[in-house]
Amino acid sequence: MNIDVKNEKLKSWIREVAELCTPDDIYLCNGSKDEYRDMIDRLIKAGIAIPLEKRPNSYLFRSDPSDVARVEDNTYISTSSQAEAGPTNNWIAPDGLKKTMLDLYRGCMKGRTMYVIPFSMGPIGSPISKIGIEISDSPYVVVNMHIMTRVSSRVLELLGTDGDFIPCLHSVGAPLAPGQKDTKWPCAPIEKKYISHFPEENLIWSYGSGYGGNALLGKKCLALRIASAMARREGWMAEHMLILRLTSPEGKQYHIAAAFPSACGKTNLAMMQPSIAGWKCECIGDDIAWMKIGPDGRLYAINPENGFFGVAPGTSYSTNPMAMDTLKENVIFTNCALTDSGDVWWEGMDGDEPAHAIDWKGKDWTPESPADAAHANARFTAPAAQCPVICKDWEKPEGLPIDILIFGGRRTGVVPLVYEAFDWDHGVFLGATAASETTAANIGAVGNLRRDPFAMKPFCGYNMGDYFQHWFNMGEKLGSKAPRIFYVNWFRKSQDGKFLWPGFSDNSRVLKWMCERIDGRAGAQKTPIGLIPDEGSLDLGGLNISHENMKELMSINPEEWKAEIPDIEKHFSTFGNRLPEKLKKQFSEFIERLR
Ligand code: GTP
Ligand code: SPV
Ligand code: MN
Repeated sequence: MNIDVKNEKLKSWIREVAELCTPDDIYLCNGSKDEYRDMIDRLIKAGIAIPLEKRPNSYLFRSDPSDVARVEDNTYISTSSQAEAGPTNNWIAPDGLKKTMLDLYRGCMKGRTMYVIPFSMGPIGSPISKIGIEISDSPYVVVNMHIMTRVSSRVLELLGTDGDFIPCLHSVGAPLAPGQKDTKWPCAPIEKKYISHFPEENLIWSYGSGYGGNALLGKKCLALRIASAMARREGWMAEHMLILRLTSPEGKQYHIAAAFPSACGKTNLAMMQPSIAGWKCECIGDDIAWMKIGPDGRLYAINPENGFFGVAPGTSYSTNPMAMDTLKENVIFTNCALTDSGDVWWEGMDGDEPAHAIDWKGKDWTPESPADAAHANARFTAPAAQCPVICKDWEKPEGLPIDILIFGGRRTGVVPLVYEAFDWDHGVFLGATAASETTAANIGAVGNLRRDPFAMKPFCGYNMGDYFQHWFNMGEKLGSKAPRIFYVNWFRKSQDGKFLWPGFSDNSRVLKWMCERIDGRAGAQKTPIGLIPDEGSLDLGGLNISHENMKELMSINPEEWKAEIPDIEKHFSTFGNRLPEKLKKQFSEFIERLR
């Protein structure tokens, strides 16, 4: 092994993995532009990366049709006892899972290069940052990690001889026999895919998939599943939240963090451009927030990521212009369609549909084709720094003080546009009972309503009952300095199946109301579910929305809410004695208010 690393733990880990996976080569990444260029050039030569004529330094990749999203059913939290992983996680005992996976890993990199990727989640050297090393046999992973995390040899310098890091082992699970021709997107069949986490030893083992959160291990695996377990031990929070700064016409800044489930609007809200005059929105992060209590007792958030891995379909100049402007160059696209003029395309993009394109499977496509041209979970990977509205303070090591926390989801019915929690503990109840219709971000059925507490169901690295308690504990520590908590639903539909709320830039109206609430300038009415805007306190100026639609959007039907009770009961019962007393109390008060 001819790899020059000084860190003892890293040296022996690389040797161990090389002996296990038997790659043809080992390559230590340095994160440089030249390295990126070189990797891309080789991917182009192999016909795997398709350069886009219309976008400088941008490339289209097509995955295997079986490997298009996260695989929640194959994702494991492997703690010594099942109770520690809790009812929301798949669990296999560490010994058994490791044995199964070691058998899969044995010889799995034959015919491939093993890349060692040193990366930092959070600015390199910042006290809140965490260092990970991903070992992967996927060059696609290397180039994506370059954008999504801070890959650099400086990370190794920082580690020194005895610094600690989070080992993240990844293989696509497709060894090559001598002379065997590689496929363009090697991966293993679903029954051999394992996305495993060992939170008690800060270890990640992923096998069989090359896509998104299954393979870019700094993101959901490290920054949420492992980090949430660390955060509980250490008294901070790792959340599936966007972070934004809203500035009022008077120049007052508000920092907002919002948790919506996958493909439910985080990237869009994070870069939203307010439709109301004088208000300004800047993006700090679009998917993950790490939050700690600062010296002044307030909650400070950082975005540990370096890029956006965003949902392409639906992204357009009319919905998310700042994302569109972020995508002009230096972008990796995955599973989008390719137009005849050498650009990417997806459903919902501005302008007319192309008369002809190559779909995400590489087949001819026309508007008459029965299937979509882009996969519903087609994604862009883009550097955060090139977002035109990236906040100048987005990499501040101490983070930014959060004023407002928002929970939400995709609900066709029942849930109004916005309501406010009575207090922190009620806010925790709102987070804990959040429900949303499933999306294409996970392999599985789309559109099924499920409880997705705090948008963390697939991402909490320990018992979710304990996670609820951790939220209560954080509230106690924050006391009067705690952010105010709100709940939103941009996705309510009318009887004829149309969205009642225009969404996107008009969501600024809802955020404005929240800011005015915390400043004591907007009124609210008490309802059984929370506080809703006083008539006239939501700024609808210049918005073409009928009174009837607005009424339907804000309506709270007690019978519909009563119908939620059995499901919440069922949801809560899964946590047994780990369900916090405070949550039981919130639930009985909720039932009482509905009587
Ligand atoms: P992940 O990256 O999977 O975590 O998703 P996300 O939460 O960042 O979701 P994103 O912002 O990418 O939005 C997903 C889909 O919801 C896109 O197709 C959007 O166009 C759509 N969407 C986002 N915001 C709104 C909204 O305010 N109203 C409506 N109707 N659709 C929205
Ligand atoms: C999500 O599914 O919430 C994502 C995409 O942000 S992935 O990186 O695949 O997890
Ligand atoms: Mn996400």
